[in-house]
Formats: sequence, C-alpha cells, structure tokens
Amino acid sequence: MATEITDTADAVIIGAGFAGMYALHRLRDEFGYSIRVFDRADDVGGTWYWNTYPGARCDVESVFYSYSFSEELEQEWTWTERYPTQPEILAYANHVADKFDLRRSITFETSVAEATFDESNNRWLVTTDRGETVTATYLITAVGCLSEARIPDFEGIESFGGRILHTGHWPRDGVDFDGLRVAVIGTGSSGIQAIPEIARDAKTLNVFQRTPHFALPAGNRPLATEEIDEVKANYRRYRAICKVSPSGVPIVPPIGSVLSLPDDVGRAEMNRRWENGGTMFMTAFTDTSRNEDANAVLASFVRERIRDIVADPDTAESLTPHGYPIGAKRICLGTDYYATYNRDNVSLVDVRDNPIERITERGIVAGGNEYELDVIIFATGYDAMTGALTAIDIRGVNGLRLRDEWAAGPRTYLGIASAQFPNMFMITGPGSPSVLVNVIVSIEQHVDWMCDLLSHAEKQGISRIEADLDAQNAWVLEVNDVASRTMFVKANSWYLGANVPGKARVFMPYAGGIGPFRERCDKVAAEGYTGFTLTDTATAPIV
Ligand code: NA7
Repeated sequence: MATEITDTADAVIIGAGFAGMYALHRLRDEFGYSIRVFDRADDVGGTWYWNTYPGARCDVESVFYSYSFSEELEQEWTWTERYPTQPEILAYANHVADKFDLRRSITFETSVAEATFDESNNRWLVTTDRGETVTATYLITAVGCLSEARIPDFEGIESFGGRILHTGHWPRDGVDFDGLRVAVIGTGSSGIQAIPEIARDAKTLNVFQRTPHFALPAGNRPLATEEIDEVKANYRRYRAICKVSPSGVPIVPPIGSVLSLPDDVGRAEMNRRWENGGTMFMTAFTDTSRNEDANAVLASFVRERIRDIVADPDTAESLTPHGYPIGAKRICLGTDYYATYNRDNVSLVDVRDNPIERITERGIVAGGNEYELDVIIFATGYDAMTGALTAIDIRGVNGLRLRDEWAAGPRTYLGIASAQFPNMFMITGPGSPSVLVNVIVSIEQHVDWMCDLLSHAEKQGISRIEADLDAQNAWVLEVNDVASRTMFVKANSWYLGANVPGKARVFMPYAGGIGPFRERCDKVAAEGYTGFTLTDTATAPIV
C-alpha cells in the first residue's frame, strides 16, 4: 500500500532548540521556504528545555551565549548574570520564538521516527511517531549533541522502590528533596552543578564518583548595568572576535609558556584566573593544551586547591583527578562544588575501584555496602553527538541506514553532510567543532553556510546535494589528525564515545576551533563547493 503523504514542505527540521529555531527563521522568513519542524518537547529550547535540574547553568558567558543575527534582539534582551541559568536561557529561547513567530511552524510533542531518501524524486520522506508523513526536499537535523540521555544498565534497577531521575529529563514541576536520602551517580558537568544545590535540601547525599573531573570555580555573579551597556555598545566588535576565535568566545590572552616563565609569575597568573573564575584559567599559558609537562603545572595547581578546600584528606584525595591531563575531559565549572564535601550530610562514594554492583529495592550496592536511598539521580551523561541521530531510522541511497554506516564511528564531510545521504544537513553534527566551542557561534556558522549552499543550489537549478565519499574520508582523517595533536585523546571521555559501552572509540568533534573551521568551510564554498556533487533537475552532475 502506498504511503499516504500528509504534507509537503521544502524542508523538514528535526529539533526546536537553538539550531532548529535559527534554521527555521532563516529558511522560512528569508528564503520563503515552507518548513515543518518537529520536536518531542512541548515547547522550544532543546537541551535547555530538558535540563531543568537544580543548578543547571551554561558554562559560556551569557552575553556571548546568544544569537548574533539580529541587532534588535541583542539590544532588547538583557542578561542578568555572568553565566546564565537554565531558566534564563529558556526564557531567551521563548523570547526568540515569540519575536520571530516561530511556533506556528513547529509541531511539538512529536518525534521523527524515520526519514527515507527517495532517489526517484530526490526528496525525503519523513514519518513521525504521530503518524504524519511529510515529503521534503531537504532534511535538516538539529537534534543537539547532548540530547540522548543515558542511564547505565545496572542490574536490579527496575526493583528500586524509590524515585529514579536523570538530570537531562528533570521533572518540570521540580523535586522537593527535603528529608530525603539522595544519591547522585556521576560527577561530570551536570553532577558538579547539581550536587551543591541538592546537598542544601536533602537529608543525606551520597555522590557516587567513578572518575574525578577537574572542576574550576565559575565565578558567577550578577552583571552590572555598566558591563551590559559596554557589551551592547560593542556587540559587533565582540561578535567578530567570537567568529574567528578558536573557542567562539573572546579569550584573555595567554601570558606565555608556563615552562619558560618564572614560577612566581606563572603561579600569580593561575591564582588571578582561579579567583576570577571561568574557563579562562585554561588559557593562561600558550603550552598547556599541547605539552604534557606544561599541562601538569596547571593540573597541580587545581589539585592543590582541592586539598585546600576539602577538609577530609581521604575525600580530598578521592576528588583529585589523576592519570589524565587537565582539559582532556570537558572542564567543569562549579559553584562551591568541592566545599560541598565539607557538609555533614554529604559523602563521597569512590566507585573507581569498587564499581556499583547492583541496585536493589532499597538502594545502591557498591564496595560491598548497601546505601539506603529515597532518590537516585543519574548524572551519567549522554550518547553524545551521534545518539540522537542514530535513534532515528535514517535511510539514504539504496536504503542505507545511517546507524549501520556509522557503526564504526560517525562519517561526515565538514560535520554537516554525509555521503550517500543527499539533501541531508546536520547542524552541529559529528565532525563539527560544536561541542568544543561556544555552540551558538557554531550553530550560526553551520546554518549560514548551509543557507548559502541552498541558495547556490536554487540559483543553479540543483535538486540533489551530496557529499563525496573521498572528501568525507579525508575529513574523517583530518578530524582524527587534529585531535591526535591535542590532549583530548588522552582521557576516556564522551568526545571519544568512551562513556557508552560498545560505542566505537572515535574522536567525534573537530578540535581545530570554530575560526579555522569557518575558514575551511568558506574556502570550500568559494571553490564552488568542492567535495560535494551537485546535480541539476535533469540529474546531470553540475560539479
Ligand atoms: P558527562 O560529562 O558525560 O558525565 C557523566 C558522569 O557519569 C561521569 O562522571 C561518568 O564517569 C559518570 N558515569 C557514567 N556511567 C557511570 C557508571 N556506570 N558508573 C559510575 N559513574 C558513571 O555528562 P554530564 O551530563 O555531566 O555533562 C554532559 C555535558 O553537558 C557536559 O560536558 C557539558 O557540555 C554539558 P566517567 O567520567 O565516565 O568515569
């Protein structure tokens, strides 16, 4: 029986977070395309819709973690804190949706289940879990890099008599921890933000830590009116810096090589940046991201701070990261994180050598002890970068399935396209710099570049845009090569897929920075979209 088509569009966009909203705005309001957007949530915001756990906050400064495409938007929105809270970011997303009237093109509480490329007409056939079937010229995935939450497969989890939560799927009406015995499993960014907040309310808090992460003080604070005014007056200059900088934010320049500077000068600089808070601690010196001896100086400084802050020496030792360079796992920003372990109601359970054995009706068993609990919070992260894409049954030419093609690791060209999946574009896909930089800058770059390509295609009468296998193979090699020259490959992290049992160990993001990535993409465009085969409506390749 032929599939009944319920709608026809120029493009289907999956996801209504920051990437999907911007793609929708540009393609609908500038290009005049008919667009259908689907999102499983009941409103906009993507990651920031779901991550409502206590303490959730962005680790990019608010004034830069915002869209640059509308000067009016920049001027009318006022951030209140140095690092924005989740509610404030979500309010911003809602403001953008209202201002640009985005919701009328978005179908909420609807997941895309399948997307199949039809070679007979070069269109995608997209099916939702609510029975809609839409055909579209383009399929644009804006599914987020950290949106497929992961709960490890602990034995007995279904028998737990209390409540189970994941930081990435927090109840929208909040959770009252008053008088409860709570466990947090996981000490990555989410755990480090949530632990101090939950400790304040819970009767007891047991933190189950497998690997200590380096947590720097966020140095969060309210923004002064003068600071806001200064940024607003100079937004164009700041945005220009963000676009070409490696990390998508203006950096405080390094003062030199830590190995060449006198010890007291290096130490004073680390102290200054530690006190100021934020990730600029990581850019104090020129050599710490490449040279292991230099990196060790930075790491030792943080280890000393942990020992200074945490009163119990055994707990301090357990919290101290060893065995991998600082920055190899994502740097976490916290507020009172280490000091929280000085509270009487907080205990660290080190499960590095004695992993969690099972979950029982009463609680968690680890190291031969049973911890009795009312709530278990999984801050155990995500099937990052690929999980949300491979969860959808995406089929390209000859019915090839994306999840099969990527079984040994994701394969993309510039993180935006994948060979044999024509007319499909990934915003912040694997192979893009997105998760290593200010993601909003990355999103705008991807969407703008894709829009230029679609505009070119329209002018040339091109109906099929496909990444070449050779160009893709070369890009995959380059992504690996760039990563191999950094510290990133020296730790087990979600960047490498190491947090998901059975997932291919491949470094997924492009570690060369957003500035160089932009240059590279612009060169590809200037040379007539090298590495893509563009086919006109009469199916003759143009390039
Ligand atoms: P992360 O950074 O992936 O952290 C997950 C944490 O959960 C991490 O400490 C893991 O330890 C721990 N984990 C995962 N599985 C287990 C098991 N089986 N047992 C014990 N501990 C476990 O996720 P987040 O949500 O904190 O942050 C994700 C990103 O969101 C973050 O980087 C920011 O970009 C925002 P491990 O280190 O793997 O030993």
